[in-house]
Amino acid sequence: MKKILRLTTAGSVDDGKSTLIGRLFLDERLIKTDILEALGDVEQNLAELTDGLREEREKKITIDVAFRYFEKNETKFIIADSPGHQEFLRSYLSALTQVDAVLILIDAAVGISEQTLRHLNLATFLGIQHICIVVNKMDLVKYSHDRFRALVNQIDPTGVWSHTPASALHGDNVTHPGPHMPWYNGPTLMQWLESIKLEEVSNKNIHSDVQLNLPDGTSLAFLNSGELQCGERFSCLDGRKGVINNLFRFGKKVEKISAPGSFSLIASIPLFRGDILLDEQASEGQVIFKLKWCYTGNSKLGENQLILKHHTLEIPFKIIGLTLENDIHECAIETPYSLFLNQDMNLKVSIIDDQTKQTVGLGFLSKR
Ligand SMILES: Nc1nc2c(ncn2[C@@H]2O[C@H](COP(=O)(O)OP(=O)(O)OP(=O)(O)O)[C@@H](O)[C@H]2O)c(=O)[nH]1
Ligand SMILES: [Mg+2]
Repeated sequence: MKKILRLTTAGSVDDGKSTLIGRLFLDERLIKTDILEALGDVEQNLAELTDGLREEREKKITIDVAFRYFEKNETKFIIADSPGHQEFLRSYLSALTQVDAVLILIDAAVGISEQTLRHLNLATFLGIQHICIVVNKMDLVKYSHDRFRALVNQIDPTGVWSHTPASALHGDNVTHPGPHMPWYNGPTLMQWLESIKLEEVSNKNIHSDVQLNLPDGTSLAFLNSGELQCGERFSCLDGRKGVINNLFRFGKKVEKISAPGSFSLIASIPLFRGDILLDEQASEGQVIFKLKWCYTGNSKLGENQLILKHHTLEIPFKIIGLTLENDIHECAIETPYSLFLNQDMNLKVSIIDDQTKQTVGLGFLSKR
């Protein structure tokens, strides 16, 4: 089976994110001749390959996340082109929740902006393992090795991530190395992407979301982490306990399943859409939990009732005390009832403003 790699671009407005993806498609020969003809001056209009909305093309900005797909050798790539504008941070966050890798772009001539750092912080906050700092528009700084080194030292002084100098406009180090930077002997972006190895899900704790219940008592669910076996006992988020009677995958009865994947089950207790199945030893948290999250709403925090949402589960909460560091809030919150969580569990949740019904944040819920 082919490996699936999901990635997104990130960085400030105009750093060249859309152009980079257009360049990747051009150099990988994935663009049909009639589309190339329609583009006219291909190099200048590479961003139009992903900026699909009319408003995006007219204003030459990205507004919505556009997904593009292609396959190469053993990998299927799903690439999200995210907008750089602060106004559209929510789109970037929603793309981030779905990816394994992020390309953080910097405009070599402009340098590192607050938005670049914000995008990088959020990617690390969400635990994304594969991050490449792409110093783009190297043509504008005469392909200077010193400029590349200075920017890399500034953004990543301890050398945690990968770094590539590139020119999306002219194609250097996207698919081909190009002739301008003989001082760079690392991989091109395409080689870096192909070299990424996705780790197996190592978390042994059970975490499964019930998505649908059928009239015959079967529930459809998704196993996010851990393994489930017939006869195994489990806890629900609200403390109910049950036993797995039957497990099915692709319609066939099985004894055991491993994450990640969809499955169906028959349990000893009634299950409901939105139920979360956890380890039998999941224990009760009192009504006060810890929430680490990024707030993207427009109204003043605390003005409107906020709701934690995980798939179909919705829980209103109250904030007690709040600290803010690099766009990430850490606070204690009070929920109307106790919840059961696995040991050291960080439940990924989105935050909804109950008045506007808008998603205003993203974070992790854990026991205090
Ligand atoms: N000189 C030079 N210009 C580039 C390069 N890459 C992109 N550009 C230009 O930079 C401008 C912005 O490019 P986009 O790809 O639209 O930038 P973006 O990061 O997608 O912008 P938003 O989606 O609005 O955040 C365009 O005029 C591109 O032609 C490069 O490597 N060198
Ligand atoms: Mg763009």
